[in-house]
Amino acid sequence: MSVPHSAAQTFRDDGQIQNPGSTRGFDSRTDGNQFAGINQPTAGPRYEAELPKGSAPLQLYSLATPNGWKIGILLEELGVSYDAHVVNIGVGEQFSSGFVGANPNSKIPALIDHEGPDGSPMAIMESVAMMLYLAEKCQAFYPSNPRERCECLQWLFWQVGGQGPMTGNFGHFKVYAPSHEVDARNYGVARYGMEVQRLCSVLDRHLAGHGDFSGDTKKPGTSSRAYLVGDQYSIADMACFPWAYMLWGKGYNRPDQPDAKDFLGLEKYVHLKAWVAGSPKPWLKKDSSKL
Ligand SMILES: N[C@@H](CCC(=O)N[C@@H](CS)C(=O)NCC(=O)O)C(=O)O
Repeated sequence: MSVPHSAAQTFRDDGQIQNPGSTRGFDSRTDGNQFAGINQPTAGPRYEAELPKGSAPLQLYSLATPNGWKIGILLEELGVSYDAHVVNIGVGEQFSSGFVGANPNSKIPALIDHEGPDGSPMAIMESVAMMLYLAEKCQAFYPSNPRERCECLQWLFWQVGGQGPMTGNFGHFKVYAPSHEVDARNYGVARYGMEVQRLCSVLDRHLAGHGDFSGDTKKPGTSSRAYLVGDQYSIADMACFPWAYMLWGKGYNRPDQPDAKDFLGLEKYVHLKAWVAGSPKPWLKKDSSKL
């Protein structure tokens, strides 16, 4: 079967964009990014290796990234016994047969509860699904009244569908995209940087007291909020905190470029800043292997 257009033919001489006839040959356009060596367009295991297992019922397979922190924070807050195993995504350990068995999406974190709902092991993918599973199992950090429970779910979906991917893509273009792809990098940083600012603004306005989930836009805002839902620390705070915290950290800084926090002008989000600074960080005080 012939390949109608190669990657090089995607942009015509007159500057018009011509869609490639096939993705074959196009994958190489991502060469040079820090994860190019492990990114492939297919799912499934790439090599055989069992997952390590400790003695606790809960086994966490993760890494100290914002998606990994979410589960580390919750497990530490719950005070339950668990074993944490580092999965080095930089060398492709998320593609071992054992990890894929626990998480067919090959992304950290993965969790196995060896005392699952029916007493047999239960593997869970997706960090927010893990948070809901643990919060329901332990009856903690998940509001019990239906109204707050629904608000909590909304922030969890917002986090996993918007804040996480948009911030992650901002970081990819700012830090990991190939140095020579200047136009692509600038476009990605601008596109996702704008969206990250909008998402920070959503959190900042909510924490400032705007909106009460009644749907009544004419109601005046309430006073500022300490937590995303009601007046208690919940899994909504634990899920949304790591990606906001990341922006203030060093992870998205690149030498000779403005730091992420300055580029995004984070100082203007005063309520978000106060919430990030005030959020408990129990996992930071612990052994870093606790993820
Ligand atoms: N929606 C997923 C996202 C997980 C995710 O993107 N994990 C990243 C690290 S933060 C990963 O494992 N990347 C490895 C890869 O892309 O191969 C979740 O919330 O669990």
